[in-house]
Amino acid sequence: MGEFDFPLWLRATHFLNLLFLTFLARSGIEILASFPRFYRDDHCVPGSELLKLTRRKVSPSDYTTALEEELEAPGWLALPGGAQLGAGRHWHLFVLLFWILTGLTYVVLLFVTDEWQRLVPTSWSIVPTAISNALSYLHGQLPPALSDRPYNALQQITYFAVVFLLAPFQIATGAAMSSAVMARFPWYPSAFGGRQRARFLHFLGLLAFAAFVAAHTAMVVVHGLALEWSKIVIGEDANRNLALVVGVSGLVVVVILNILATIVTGRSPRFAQHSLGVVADRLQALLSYGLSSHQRYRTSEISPYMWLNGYPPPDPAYRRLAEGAFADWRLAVNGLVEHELSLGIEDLKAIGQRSQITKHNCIQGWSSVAEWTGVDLAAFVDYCRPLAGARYAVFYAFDDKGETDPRHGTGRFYEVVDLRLARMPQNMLAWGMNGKPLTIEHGAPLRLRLENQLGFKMVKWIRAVEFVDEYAHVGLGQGGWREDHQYYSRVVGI
Ligand SMILES: Nc1nc2c(c(=O)[nH]1)N[C@H]1C(S)=C(S)[C@@H](COP(=O)(O)O)O[C@H]1N2
Ligand SMILES: [Mo]
Repeated sequence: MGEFDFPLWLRATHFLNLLFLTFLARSGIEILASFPRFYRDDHCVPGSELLKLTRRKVSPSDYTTALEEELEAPGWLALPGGAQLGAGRHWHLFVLLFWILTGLTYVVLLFVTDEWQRLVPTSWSIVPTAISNALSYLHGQLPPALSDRPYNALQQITYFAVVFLLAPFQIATGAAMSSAVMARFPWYPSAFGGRQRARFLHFLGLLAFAAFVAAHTAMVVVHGLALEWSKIVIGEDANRNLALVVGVSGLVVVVILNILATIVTGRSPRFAQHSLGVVADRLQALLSYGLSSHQRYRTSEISPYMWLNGYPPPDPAYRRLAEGAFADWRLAVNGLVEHELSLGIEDLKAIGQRSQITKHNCIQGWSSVAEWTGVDLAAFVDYCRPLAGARYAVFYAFDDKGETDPRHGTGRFYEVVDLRLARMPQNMLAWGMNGKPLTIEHGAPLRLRLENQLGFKMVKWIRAVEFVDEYAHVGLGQGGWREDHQYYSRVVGI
């Protein structure tokens, strides 16, 4: 091999990176399609968008839910396409780990071998050279390669920036959207100007990657496709026919894997949920159990608006309770408890009450800060005296999705919460919001707050709590209505 040839590990990680980036970009587009709006701040007030990728018009006074925002992205563009946020997230988090592993392997080998010298600039003189390179390209001329590197200064700076700036930037902005990270370290997303700014920057990062891939490919072509292709694929300019066959086969594999993933996920989202979940759910559980909520926003940070999800229950029993200002409402507590209970709001208040100002993060991407008043969830669980075998609390709601929003499925809304998670700080059963009793649209008379989780876990319009040792018999057995019908994960720290 000549001195500028590419070793096998470098070509292999280059290929894997390409493969994983296609999956990350496509699943990222799926996630974005579920709420195609970018906001300047974490209040997400309709009309204050930085950028809107939907024609739908919403004003703060409209009665609509965020789920109506979901767009059906086409399957050639998004993974898996067709308003499948749950599956898109599974792919994104699953591939993320492998992409990071590939990146780490690449960087470690880069420094273990001497290959880093071709990537990392060692002198500032590279900057003026890169500028003159850019001018050459603009004048339609090919700038010369550096004397000691296989490419020119502009290429070197760009490659360096993609590896050591853009990739970490995508990971950092992605982490700034994690509900558990935000709950534990509220200052962290603030470093990017807030969760919504981080989300927008993450999107700009995607565009930067796309621009880089386009420019990088164009460079390979203008610098001599056959030669460059050979070096990329087989490491040296020895056998161009072999390089052509192997390289084209590699690209075909990338395309086929993308098509397969799209088709299999579209046909059996449950299979995708479970198999990708082996990795993706573990990451989410790690963050959820490891990072407890320490939020303390100021009154001045409370949002003037909060998007809704879930339409209020048309259930006649619920309507009657609402007409009586919920005076007759009782929370049924049953299952694996010493004694079944039937509790009114006053009984809950007697257990204890507290207020906190926290940020709500919906799985679709929007957020909102509000003050919540209610009873600490850990204190409530203790008050219910669950039996030793109880591991989960199931929160049942009044709304039957078959009546209120049948697009994804039917049946009453419910969510399963591990007692371990339920007992974490700042979780509560809330009856008050922003100093007033909960409104009907936000979940009156009682809703759940799980402050390091995503919004869909926070059941509104609660009518019963059941303590169980397992949840396979509840609903479709996936741990919640949205897990059953939208293939979300049961524990959501991201
Ligand atoms: N009963 C019930 N609770 C629910 C839902 C629902 O559809 N039904 N939607 C969830 C979702 S997806 C979110 S983001 C939050 C939204 O809370 P908000 O409508 O008060 O903003 O409620 C959650 N709780
Ligand atoms: Mo949500």
